[in-house]
Amino acid sequence: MPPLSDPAPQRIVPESLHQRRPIILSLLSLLLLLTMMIQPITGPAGRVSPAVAAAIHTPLFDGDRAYEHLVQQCDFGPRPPGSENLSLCRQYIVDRLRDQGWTVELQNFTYHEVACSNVIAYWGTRNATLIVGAHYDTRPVADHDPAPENRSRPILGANDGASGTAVILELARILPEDIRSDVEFVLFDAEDSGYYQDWSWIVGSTHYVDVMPSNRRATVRAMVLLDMVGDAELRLPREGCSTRSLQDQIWSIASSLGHDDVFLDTLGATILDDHRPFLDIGIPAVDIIQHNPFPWYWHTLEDTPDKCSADSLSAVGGVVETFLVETAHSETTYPPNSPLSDLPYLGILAAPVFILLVVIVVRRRRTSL
Ligand code: 1BN
Ligand code: ZN
Repeated sequence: MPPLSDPAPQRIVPESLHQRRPIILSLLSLLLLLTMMIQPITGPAGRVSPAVAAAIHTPLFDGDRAYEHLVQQCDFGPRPPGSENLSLCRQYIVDRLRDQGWTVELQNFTYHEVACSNVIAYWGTRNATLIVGAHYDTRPVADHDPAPENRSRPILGANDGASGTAVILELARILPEDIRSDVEFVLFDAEDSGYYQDWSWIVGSTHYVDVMPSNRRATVRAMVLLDMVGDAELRLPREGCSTRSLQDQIWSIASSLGHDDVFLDTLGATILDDHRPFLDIGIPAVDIIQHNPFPWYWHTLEDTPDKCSADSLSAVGGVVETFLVETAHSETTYPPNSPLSDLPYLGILAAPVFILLVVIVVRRRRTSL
């Protein structure tokens, strides 16, 4: 046993380096966490392969016709669930879809004693692998209106309700016949009544998914949701819950068609919207929605047709049309987002705790040496 006066030989570390070691280690761990947090917005699926770029489809979508559908819906007045206006608007939607040869079914359900109906359009037998959806109801209260006396009145929903529906009605006209059986259109009821009385959001899409048979759930490859796509100054960041690989393909098509100014390559927020029930059962889904910020007139009495434009509807319609044409006869599948894509948020939360732990461990080691 060595004498007490003769301590075990120590590694000789320059004093300044010894003192700085916890800091260096902390900085290195922080660097590691930051590296984990950085994820490219555009993954490999987001790049346009030369073949796809060369074969890019020239859209037939007519923005003026879509805008006319938007105005026609607003002419019925506000269209909250259960209202006479919504019934008339529903009949307008059904008639326009049938005019174009689609088979249309109403999926009726009752919520809080109010009769609601999703409108479903398909071609031939109902086994499409691609779903395009939008809500056609409008918010029963303008609770974001600056004037308190307006906040209990229902909104017109030119952008929030009519715009996505208008794009679908025009898509139903121009979609090439050879891909129609690959596509199902769904107009959801009761999306926009959350916080009104004791209503929830996304009631119609939740019902649609609840009654979807398991064989159908397994065959649907993608769901594309259109919500608030009509603003004249349309800006669409990437919605945060959407399936990234599917979103990459759509944003890439938008870029090829020259719509980078509309389909922004920036990450927006996660939105509680009609795509969520699909994601919850494992169907890849993307929400194309103006947000971050929502338009200034969102959920106010100012959501009227003059805020919208045919050009914006045309940009979105052309991109979705191209997506459907490109995808219908392909074998493309969309892997779900990896759990690692949550790392940025986990990293932000965990970083300070992690650094503190490293400092404590290093200090302990130093004092025990
Ligand atoms: C979209 C359009 N939404 C409502 N109108 C979905 C939404 C729900 C947005 C809650 C923000 C909060
Ligand atoms: Zn809304």
